[in-house]
Amino acid sequence: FVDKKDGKLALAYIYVAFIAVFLGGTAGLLQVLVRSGKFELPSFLNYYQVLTVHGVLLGLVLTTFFIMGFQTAAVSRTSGTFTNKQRTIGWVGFWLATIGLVAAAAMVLTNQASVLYTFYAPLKAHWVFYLGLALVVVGSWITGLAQAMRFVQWRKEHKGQSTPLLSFMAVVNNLLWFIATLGVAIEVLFQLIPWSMGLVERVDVLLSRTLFWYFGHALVYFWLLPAYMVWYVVIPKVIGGKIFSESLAKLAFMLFLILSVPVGLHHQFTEPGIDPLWKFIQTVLTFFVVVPSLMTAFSMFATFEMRGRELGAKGVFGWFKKLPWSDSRFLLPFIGMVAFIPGGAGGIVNASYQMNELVHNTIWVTGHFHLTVATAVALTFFGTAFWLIPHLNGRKLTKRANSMANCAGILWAIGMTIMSSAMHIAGLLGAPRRSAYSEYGGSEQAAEWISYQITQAIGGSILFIAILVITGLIIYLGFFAPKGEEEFPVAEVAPGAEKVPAALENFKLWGIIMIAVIIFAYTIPIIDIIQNSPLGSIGYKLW
Ligand code: HAS
Repeated sequence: FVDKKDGKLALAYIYVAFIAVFLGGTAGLLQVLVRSGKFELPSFLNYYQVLTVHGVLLGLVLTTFFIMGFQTAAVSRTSGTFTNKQRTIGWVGFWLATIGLVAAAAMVLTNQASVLYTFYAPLKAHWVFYLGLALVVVGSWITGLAQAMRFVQWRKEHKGQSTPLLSFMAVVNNLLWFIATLGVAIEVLFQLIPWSMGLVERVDVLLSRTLFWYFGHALVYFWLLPAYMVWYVVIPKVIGGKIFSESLAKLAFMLFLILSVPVGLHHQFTEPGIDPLWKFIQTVLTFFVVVPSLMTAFSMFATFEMRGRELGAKGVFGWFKKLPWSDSRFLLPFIGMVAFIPGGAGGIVNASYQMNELVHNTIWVTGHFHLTVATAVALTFFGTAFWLIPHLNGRKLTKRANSMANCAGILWAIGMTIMSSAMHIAGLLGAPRRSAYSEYGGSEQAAEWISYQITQAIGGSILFIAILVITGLIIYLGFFAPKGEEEFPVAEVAPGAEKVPAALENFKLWGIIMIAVIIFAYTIPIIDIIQNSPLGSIGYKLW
């Protein structure tokens, strides 16, 4: 069980995450309606403001807040109850992040920060927006520190034993997050805030984008790894099986740790000013970071098959029939896994240097990340919240609530299939991302996109219905569901699985490799950018 006091901290984070789901989802609905050409926003809203609300709330707030809540619960469940000091540190993080969120939201709502979730220069926001986002990050560092402290305490108390898998994974994710966010912290503190306050007149845009993407691709793995925690540790228990291999899971996470950051240049293939050699090197590294996902796919298939065979399944795919299809704790993450197959394949297309020329800045990319973060990750988070909230507040996921959760998952699958397929196809036909409806002066090519944009609006509307069901369920499970006990499922490792090699638990070793790979991949590109900057050696000029 997760201790009640730790549960309160986890719940606080999770509730903020779901307020973001509702508001961000509403902004998403407006988005697809505008792009269909059949709807105009009221005059007090502009397209980029709504798109910023959507991206910031779903891409940054839902994810960061849910992850901090889930990981707090996961560490408390598997390493033991937090000490008072650790819990207080966790709460300090929560309040800092929440104050930051309110500050950033105020700027977006007053149209002083319509700069999208990537907030690239030369789009400029009010400095309070950047400061607010910085506080969200610092808050998550602090709560992450509390989790790491509890984990370290466990290690001291259990010398020589292999660490609890879920806690280990949460700590790896916090470490990844900390190292990755250093890039965006430098961008925000030394470039964007001084520029936005008028202390410097110009900033080097290429440097700011490179610092952003140093962080930006690791960000997607910070989102993905908690979903993988559920896939590796929770799902085997829910289906009545065991974890295929703890060593494989720990190795996959350590590979993410060393490979998630030094791949950011694959978002900048089209940008001049970066030597193609380094773009190529980071392309190769990107292909390496695909490997731990392939290992995860292998491990999940193995878990399903092992359980299926235990239940008497025959043939290559017999296990499929033996899975608990009516259990939302399984179904929602499973839909997420299925979506991740085309989502991941699309990522490989994006990463393939030359093919990227075709899809870059088209709505194909939006289709890609709606399969990855907005389905594989989001559906896993939703399916988790539906049992985690009652576990934390002493209620039950009732049969009816479970059925409603399954309905939401199926609606999500239908809506997303329609919307994301239309996005992928329109992207291949050249439709740009991040643009409001336009007929581009009667262009024939643009005319081809319109039917796909209408299809996206249909898919997006179905997704919005799913969001209403999800919001209703969260309110019910949080405050009205009958009192009772709900399990926090944590699977055991399969008998006969090999012991975890000590090297896999050695954070120092992997930390050093991580820093070495980052230094290798980024030093020369950054020196080049700074040396060639027209703005001088620090990337901006004081006038
Ligand atoms: Fe990506 C752009 C490359 C994964 C998110 N990505 C984005 C953006 C976002 C995003 C948000 O190289 C847009 C950023 C922006 O605003 O500009 N991405 C990749 C690659 C991967 C990848 C190589 N992306 C993700 C994940 C994300 C995410 C994960 C969020 C969570 N992405 C790119 C590139 C761009 C990009 C370029 C820039 C494009 C541009 O030009 O701007 C890989 O990590 C993917 C590996 C995944 C797999 C799939 C493994 C499958 C599994 C499921 C198993 C299923 C089971 C069920 C067991 C190889 C684990 C079986 C059941 C049955 C019934 C079959």
